[in-house]
Amino acid sequence: MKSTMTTVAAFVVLVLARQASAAPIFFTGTESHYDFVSDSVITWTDAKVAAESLSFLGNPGHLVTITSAAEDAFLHANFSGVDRAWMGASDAAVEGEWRWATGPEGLADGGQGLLFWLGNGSGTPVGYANWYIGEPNDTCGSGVCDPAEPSEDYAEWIAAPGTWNDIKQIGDVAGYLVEYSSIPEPSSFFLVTIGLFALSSVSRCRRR
Ligand SMILES: [Ca+2]
Ligand SMILES: [Ca+2]
Ligand SMILES: [Ca+2]
Repeated sequence: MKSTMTTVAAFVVLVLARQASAAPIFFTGTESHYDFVSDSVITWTDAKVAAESLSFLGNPGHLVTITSAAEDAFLHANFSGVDRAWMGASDAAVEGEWRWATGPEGLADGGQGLLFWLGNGSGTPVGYANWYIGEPNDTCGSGVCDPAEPSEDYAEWIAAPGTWNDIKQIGDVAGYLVEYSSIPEPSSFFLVTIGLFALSSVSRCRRR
């Protein structure tokens, strides 16, 4: 009995320790949690897959989608030491059509993702955008152009000066920002309804 209680106590400590070590930060404005994962060699595509393999409090992870100035400000207030990180924006499908390709926003427009910017650095905002001056510029930068990937189609979030930039798959990032979006209320409501229906069925069976 004593060994069983010791095992249970060790399990509880382990669970609490795991929850404490993974400590994504909550933002009331989006009801999402946010975290940074350090990886200076990961590509945007691999970071997208890695973020989507994570979960927190039952909510699936995805590369961060920044759809308001308030959400952007929250990230700057809490991840100022990150420098550069992948976020979930890309114009790889159609050059100059910048869309959120991850999370709930990635499901918009029939799965194309939510459009937020059209064109280059002098383009047109369709939603919230916070590009650095002259970005997105779709160039290969000051380095040697790679014929296999001559353009910049993936967005990085830069803590200082607090703006965005388009870069290539293998960019100069420190890692990636993960957002855990809350499961929409209708899902919770649906589960509660199913639960109540199951309880009433059990209760009816017992009365028979
Ligand atoms: Ca978001
Ligand atoms: Ca591009
Ligand atoms: Ca650029």
